[in-house]
Formats: sequence, structure tokens, C-alpha cells
Amino acid sequence: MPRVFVYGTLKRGFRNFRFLENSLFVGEAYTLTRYRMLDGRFPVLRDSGPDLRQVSGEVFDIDDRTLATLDELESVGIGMYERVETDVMLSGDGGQAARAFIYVGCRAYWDKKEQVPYCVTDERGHLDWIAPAKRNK
Ligand code: PCA
Repeated sequence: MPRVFVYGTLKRGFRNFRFLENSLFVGEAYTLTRYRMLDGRFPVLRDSGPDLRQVSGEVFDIDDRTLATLDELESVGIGMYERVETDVMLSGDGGQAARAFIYVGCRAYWDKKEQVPYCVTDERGHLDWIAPAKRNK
């Protein structure tokens, strides 16, 4: 069964969570790999650049149909995001390592864009995306 780590609009309570509402929530988690995050109506992870940090998010077990739906939502086909496997740490119950898919921004697509970096971190120092509409409240 595919497992996915989400860090943006797919998280619980965010705009695209409806695509995961029938999937199994495994737990809150953070990446072991360090990334840089770009901000906007949705966040984008880049795997190179200055000030790389671990990323906070959520892990779900999904079925193949949901995986295909997420690929479409993240525009994998047109090269906006690529889906890769990454190591994450589930943060509940003392921590447990897991492997999951993650959507990372494609270089060719995002190198040309001028997105502002997103730098807000949680208490662990991990990048923790909050939707623009929910900030400063
Ligand atoms: N959706 C995916 C990638 C960025 C976004 O907004 C996610 O939540 O992981």
C-alpha cells in the first residue's frame, strides 16, 4: 500500500485534504532529508539551495487510485512536482522511521519562478507550512 508524506495543502484542515479524507492517517511526521521551501498558495520543496531544513507534515496510507489522483493534483505529468521516495520520522510514540512518497518541486519548472522562501519553523526547527489565509490570527 502506498504511503505519502504531505507538507502543504494536503494536510488535515487544509484546502486539498478532501483528497485524503478516506485514507488512513498514520501520524504527524518530519522528513530526515533537508529541503528549502518556497511559499505561495501552496508550498514547494526544493532539494538544493541555502539553509536546508527538515520539514514537518503528515503521513497517510493511500490506495493506488488516490496516488494517481494526487499525481494529477500535483501536476506530475507536466513537470511541476515529481514524486520521490523519502525517509520520514513519525513523531508520535517515541518516533518511528518510515519510507514515504513526497512531492518535490521539479528544477526545470521552479528555477524560472521567483517565489519567496518560506522559513517558519515549528518547535523542532522543522519547516512548517501554514496557509496564507490562516496566518497572523
Ligand atoms: N500539496 C502537496 C505538495 C504541496 C501541496 O500543497 C502536499 O501537501 O504535500
